[in-house]
This record gives sequence, structure tokens and C-alpha cells, in this order.
Amino acid sequence: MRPDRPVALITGASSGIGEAVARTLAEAGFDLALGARRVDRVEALASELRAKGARVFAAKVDTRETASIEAFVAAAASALGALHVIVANAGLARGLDKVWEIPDADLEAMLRTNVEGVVKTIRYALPEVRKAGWGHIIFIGSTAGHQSYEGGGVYCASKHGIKALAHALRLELCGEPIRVTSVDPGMVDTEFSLVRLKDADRATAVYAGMEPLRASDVAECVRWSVMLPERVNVDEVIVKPKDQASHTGAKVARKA
Ligand code: NDP
Ligand code: 8X3
Repeated sequence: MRPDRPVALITGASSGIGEAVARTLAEAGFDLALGARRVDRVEALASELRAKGARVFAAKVDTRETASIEAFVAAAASALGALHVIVANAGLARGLDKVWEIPDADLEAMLRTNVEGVVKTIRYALPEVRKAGWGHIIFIGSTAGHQSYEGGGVYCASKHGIKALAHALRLELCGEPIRVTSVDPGMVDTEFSLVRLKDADRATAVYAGMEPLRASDVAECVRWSVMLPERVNVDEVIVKPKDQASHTGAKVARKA
């Protein structure tokens, strides 16, 4: 049974979707464990949410580093007494290189963060969720996990990997009081494109003439999946802007 004040652990809570999920779940009565590398941002968010009544643990975590994830999860569980909902959100894309061109640094950053970091977050958090006796693992996948596009081979591979992990974990946890959901957005206006392209004008151009999702729209999908009755498991949510009809950018309605 869902506790009165469940605890949600969110990786990548310093911006975008992770930050929005933190705000939305705080509003819904959750306590929070928030982590990212830019700990100053996470601490500022934590102060704001504490002022609204949530108990919030905030700390630096680098999900490319095994020891960092292990320490973050252990400290969060110790500070808040339990972990129930795990939002494995930390992730990024780097560049638009073709498969044969991608620099090792970008290849490693994407696979270590988007796949290995997610596996290890679950590895360390799952025993705490099992101990708590009620929980939900939320993956933040992508439409890039459903359809690949040129220049996105490794990012798409990482998000296809998330889909595979979510499907496997759903099977593995069947019969336990732990639900598994993958929320897979299309274009969302966050820092994602700036991180990927390292150029403010190019990042802005990604969303030119169309209305992308807001991070809060994706957070609402997370909240909805978690708040549905216990008997319901939302396996997968594919959510795109009304202006985006294909999983890739191939069919996006843009005003001139
Ligand atoms: P942002 O760049 O705004 O946020 C990414 C978050 O991930 C930041 O909080 C960042 O924190 C964190 N992060 C990145 N690397 C690490 C790391 N090594 N350790 C810890 N935290 C890390 O982008 P979004 O909010 O859009 O991205 C969130 C997730 O949503 C990602 O998994 C992305 O793939 C996915 N997604 C995004 C879409 C979009 O169009 N925006 C669409 C579909 C999926 P910090 O840098 O402080 O460590
Ligand atoms: C982010 C969406 O289309 O840029 O996951 O890959 S896309």
C-alpha cells in the first residue's frame, strides 16, 4: 500500500524533466531525494521545496561513477528512512555524429550515463524499495528508443537500451509490490539540446516554429503513472508534442 508520504529518489534533478518531476511529486505529497552533478542547483530546489513542506535530501551524484551512485542512494535512504519511487532520469545526448564518427568521449558519456548509470541506480535503490514494501521504478526513456535517426545512433541505442531494461525489469519484478514504467517523451524544451549541441542558437532552432512539450508535461505523466490505483501498471507512456507526429523529427509541424 502506498504510504502517506512516499519518498521519491530522482537523478538529474538539477534541470529539465528531473527538476519538474521533483516539483510535481512534492506538490503531490512526496518527500524527495534529489541528485545531480550541479549540486548548487539541486540544493536551491531542495530549499524551495522544503519551504513548501516536503522533506528533501539533496546531494551531488555523478551517475557515471559506481561509488557516487552507491553513496548517494545509501545517504538518501538513511536521511529519509525509506525509498519508494525511483526516477532514473539523469541522461544526455552529445553531438549528432554518425556512428562511425563519434568521439570516444561522447560515446562513453552517453552509454555510461544513459544505460550503466540507470542500471546501477536501480541496483543500489531496489533493495531499499523492497525493504519499504511498496514502490515504483520509473525510467525516462525517449521516442529515440522507438525509432533511430541519422546522427543519433548512440543516443538512440542508449534509449533502445532503456526500453529493453524496462521490459526486463517489469518481468523480473512481476509478483512483487513494485511497479515499472517507462515514460518516453518526444521533443521537450529543456537544456537537453544545449547540452547536445553546445550552441544556444542551434539549440533554440530545434524547437523553432513548433510548440515542444514542457518538462512539467512529462512530470505529469510520471505523477499519473504513480498515482493510479495499485492494480494498474502503466508499462510505457509515449508522449509527444501535438506538433510532432513521428518518433523522430521527420514530421514536425512548424510555422514559418
Ligand atoms: P536536461 O539537460 O535539462 O537535464 C538532464 C539532467 O541529467 C540534468 O539534471 C543533469 O544534471 C543530469 N545528468 C546528466 N549527466 C549526469 C551525470 N553523469 N550524473 C548525474 N546527473 C546527470 O535534459 P532533460 O531534462 O531533457 O533530460 C532528462 C532525461 O530526459 C534524459 O534522460 C533525456 O535523455 C531524456 N529525454 C529528454 C528529451 C528532450 O527532448 N529534452 C526527450 C526524451 C527523453 P547535471 O548536469 O547537473 O549533472
Ligand atoms: C530526446 C528526443 O528526438 O532529440 O530524447 O532524440 S530526440
